Amino acid sequence: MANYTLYSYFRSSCSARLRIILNLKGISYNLVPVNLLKGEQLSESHRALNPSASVPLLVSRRPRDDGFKIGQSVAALEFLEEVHPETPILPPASDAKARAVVRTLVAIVCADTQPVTNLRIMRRVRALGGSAEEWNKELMTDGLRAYEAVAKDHAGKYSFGDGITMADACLLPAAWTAERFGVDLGAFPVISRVVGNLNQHEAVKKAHYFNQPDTPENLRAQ
Ligand SMILES: N[C@@H](CCC(=O)N[C@@H](CS)C(=O)NCC(=O)O)C(=O)O
Repeated sequence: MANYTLYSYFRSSCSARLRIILNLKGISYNLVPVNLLKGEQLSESHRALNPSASVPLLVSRRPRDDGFKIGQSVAALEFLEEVHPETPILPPASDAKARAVVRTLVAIVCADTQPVTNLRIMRRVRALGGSAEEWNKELMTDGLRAYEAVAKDHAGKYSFGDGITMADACLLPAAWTAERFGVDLGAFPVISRVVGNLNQHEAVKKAHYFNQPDTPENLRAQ
């Protein structure tokens, strides 16, 4: 039996961060779908597991973890890195500057961009009479612009050098979502190159929105 359970929604960018890294590190997990459009994240039972009323939620059943729950994706990524350091997703601790760059890229996506474009925010924008699609397109473009400016001095095959880091796991699903909202990734040459490389990776293909157990039939990858 797998040591981890991931509560996930197929098109959740935050869930995809974890799916990518679990796959990359070769960690097996059970997946429990949570349908965000049906509001399952808001149920009493889900809130009891994750007070943030969101996905992902990672539950560890490693013997000494005893059902330990992490309801924030970046904390879960850091946890996985600490307990499964093989196939690292951060530069070594001896290189504090490199780690700070990767964490800056992570924060551009996870602190500055995704929270203001989330489903619950889109619903509020619509309730105020605005266009949630326009809102998302503009804010995602701003976020990608900042990411590009930082990454251009550090990127190789991926966002930081030639190995996949936490930053890539955060960037890629954000880029998938941005494209869905009509953002032209071509305006960001470094991001476009990195996204192209990431999309070829097996761990990523398995984590893609269109390859999940809860992906609707009409969106499934052929
Ligand atoms: N800071 C949280 C954000 C989680 C989050 O916003 N998840 C989205 C999906 S990507 C969600 O569950 N949205 C449901 C909603 O807005 O009601 C994390 O990184 O885990």
